[in-house]
Amino acid sequence: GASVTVSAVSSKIPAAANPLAEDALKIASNIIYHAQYSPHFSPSKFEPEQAFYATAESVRDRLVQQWNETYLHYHKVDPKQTYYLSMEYLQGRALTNAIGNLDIQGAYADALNKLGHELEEIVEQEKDAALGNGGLGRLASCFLDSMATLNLPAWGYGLRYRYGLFKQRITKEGQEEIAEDWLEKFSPWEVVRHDVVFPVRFFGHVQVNPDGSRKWVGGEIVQALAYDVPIPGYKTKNTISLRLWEARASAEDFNLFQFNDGQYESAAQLHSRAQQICAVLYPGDATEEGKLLRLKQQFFLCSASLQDIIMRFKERRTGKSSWKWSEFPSKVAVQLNDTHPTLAIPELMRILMDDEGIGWDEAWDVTTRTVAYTNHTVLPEALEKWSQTVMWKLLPRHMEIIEEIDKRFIALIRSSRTDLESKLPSMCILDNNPQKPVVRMANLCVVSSHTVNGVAQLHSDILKSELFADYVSIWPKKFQNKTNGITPRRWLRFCSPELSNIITKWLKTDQWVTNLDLLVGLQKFADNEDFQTAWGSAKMANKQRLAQYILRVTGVSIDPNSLFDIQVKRIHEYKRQLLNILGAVYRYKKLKEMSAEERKNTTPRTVMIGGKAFATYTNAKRIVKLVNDVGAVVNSDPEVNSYLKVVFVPNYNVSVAEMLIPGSELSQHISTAGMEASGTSNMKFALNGCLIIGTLDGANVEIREEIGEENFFLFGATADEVPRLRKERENGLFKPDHRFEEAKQFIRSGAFGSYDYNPLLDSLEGNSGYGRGDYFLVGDDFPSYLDAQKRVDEAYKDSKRWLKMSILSTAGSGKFSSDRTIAQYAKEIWNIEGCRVP
Ligand code: GL9
Repeated sequence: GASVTVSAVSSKIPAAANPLAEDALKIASNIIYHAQYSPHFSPSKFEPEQAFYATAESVRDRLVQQWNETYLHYHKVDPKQTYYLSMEYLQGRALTNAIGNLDIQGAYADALNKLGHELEEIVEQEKDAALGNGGLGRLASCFLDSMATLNLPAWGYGLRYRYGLFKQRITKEGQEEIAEDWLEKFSPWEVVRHDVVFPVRFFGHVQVNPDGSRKWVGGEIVQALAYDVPIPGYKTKNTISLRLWEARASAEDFNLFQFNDGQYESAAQLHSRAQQICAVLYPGDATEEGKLLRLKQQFFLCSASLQDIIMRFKERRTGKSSWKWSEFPSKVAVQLNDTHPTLAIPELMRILMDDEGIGWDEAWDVTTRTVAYTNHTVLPEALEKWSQTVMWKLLPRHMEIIEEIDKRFIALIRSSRTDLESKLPSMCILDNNPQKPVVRMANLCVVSSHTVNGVAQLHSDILKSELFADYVSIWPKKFQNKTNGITPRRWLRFCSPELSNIITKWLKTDQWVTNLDLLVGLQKFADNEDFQTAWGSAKMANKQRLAQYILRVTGVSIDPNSLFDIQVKRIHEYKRQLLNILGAVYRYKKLKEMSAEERKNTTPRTVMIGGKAFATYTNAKRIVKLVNDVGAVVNSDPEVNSYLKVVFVPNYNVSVAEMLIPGSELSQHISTAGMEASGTSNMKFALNGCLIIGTLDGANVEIREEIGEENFFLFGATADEVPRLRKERENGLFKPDHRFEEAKQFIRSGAFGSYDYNPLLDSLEGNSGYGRGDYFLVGDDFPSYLDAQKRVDEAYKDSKRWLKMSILSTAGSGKFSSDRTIAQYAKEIWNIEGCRVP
């Protein structure tokens, strides 16, 4: 019979009271409605926590309406659609973003006032959704915001981890990790789709049918259940989906007989095994543990997402007299966020061949025209390699397909590119080293994708000249650059309303929020006194807010008149937080040696460092402890603590970033050149009028180009000098600067407590026990780093000059909008266009 739809039945009954009213009183009544009739707490309480959940549900009503409209519109128009596959999304909080994008913050603030609450306090109740580790995950979230804002038919797919990134607590011992329960109560944003469930198989074997066709059978089946999160665009109806999969066992998997027999654990064995799949976010920085579980997670994401994509493709073809699989790539683009979802390639091949019955050549053509791959790092330890043994066990049919892809690739080279034959051992997909045979996922991606891109110009150049150099001559047009970007909504409009208002006032338009290039119009006000004054007081207000926050979370009181110098990012040796802290230690030592008079001529500084260290990364944890130990001594030293403070900002996450970045004046992006693929916080700081001290690495290169070299504090070796410097280190030719020796020696002497920092500092010596002494060249760059810091101190003394540089930083940041990045992906990789909901 004809199917019953919501729109068909709802048109037959009179509309209920409008839950989407825009006046404050009606909104307040909707919030109260949710507090009363969508109860999650004992009746009568309406404290900030209850008010948050009721407010979020009221906002969700609005989102659901335009979300459904978006889905139905795409369904009707049937445009080509992009599916972004990512193991990580660092969404942060959603409330401010949602009411901001809906352009209804004023009415919600008024409504909450009527209910006795302040919007600012209510939004603080929300827990961050931290389903990612760092830049890669946050990039995925910025991309979703831009896709929605640009009205692009695009969806994100990911996993609904029970526990996201850990919470960092700082104790005497250093960093302690605590499980962060973002779903402790519930998430008001997600909607479970009980009708969207797909089976995902693991293990089993390949069955060969009489006709020669092959089928993957047996093993165990886990159900993938969809949870959707709405992603509203800015001032547009388009609201797209982030679909997060949860793993479930089915009722049949529960052994009632065993349970009744008292064997509780084994009765629920399959249930608990399914639960493990989405239990935790995998720590991004490689470890040996849990390899199998991580592989299961990756396949779970790929298989569920592809089944869903194919189902939708077919659904939109029902009723059409005929269609062909060769049309698939003109309706579907799949973007792999790093190699983590590589298994989408053999899984799509398997579904097309074994389930849909099409031959290899056509399946390969469809797959390679559908899939594209983004590389996010050149660090060898982060290039995924899976054990062939484990893969054969978990995914036997996929391994057959990967072998065949590899075989055909090798045949292609042998038949048409004999000049590359000697390169085959490193180019092919399977590394058959008998000690440890592995599948090289990046090679599989390069061979099978129509496009491969890096995330900043320098990084993309390095991919072409080094990592993937051998493939470039085979497929010269396959390799592209897509310089990363950040969403100007979260990272300026909403996190710094003060600065935003000034920008809007002086540009006489708020169009910059969706056309960030308009910021260049601020250049002409860079010397304007009134503008500078307004700019300075907005920055000061943000600094004061930040100072209050720091006092609250660390107990350290910092002076808003000092230079706020911030480095926040994952703690990693290549990012060189050690260079920063050694610089601060050197500054402290010099301040101690000065007379009180001399000190008065220095520029007061507050050095803030924050970031999480991966739980088993020993040196990273030592760095966290060192920053805390230095802070304890410096901050309580009455002689110098009005000229220098050192603060470790605990538990750095998206929400903390939204507080820190607007209040920053100098930020450090000081990785060893060639190692940071892009960096994205550098863009957020520059956009907020914060000056950068940095190396020529990743997107720093392009930021400096855009905002002008005179507004960027550059230092350090360049990427092409790095190999030579490392050689010199190995050969004992490095002559350390006395200031470098002095700083290390000061720490070794016990000036910052009794903890043994020798092993950490030894890693900076030419003769390190790791066999790669000072691999990250901290010692080589230390002198030029200190010189650049001197230039910073001088520039800050001239507050007009500093304000001008700050304004020019913002004015030059237009390029780094993720709207620009996503528009380029849409045009140059996905071949999709906007599809605006009327
Ligand atoms: C990263 C790169 O290291 C960053 O330089 C880059 O800006 C982002 C986004 O492209 O991707 N790659 C990567 O593995 N991480 C990145 O931040 N790591 C984490 O996300 C932990």
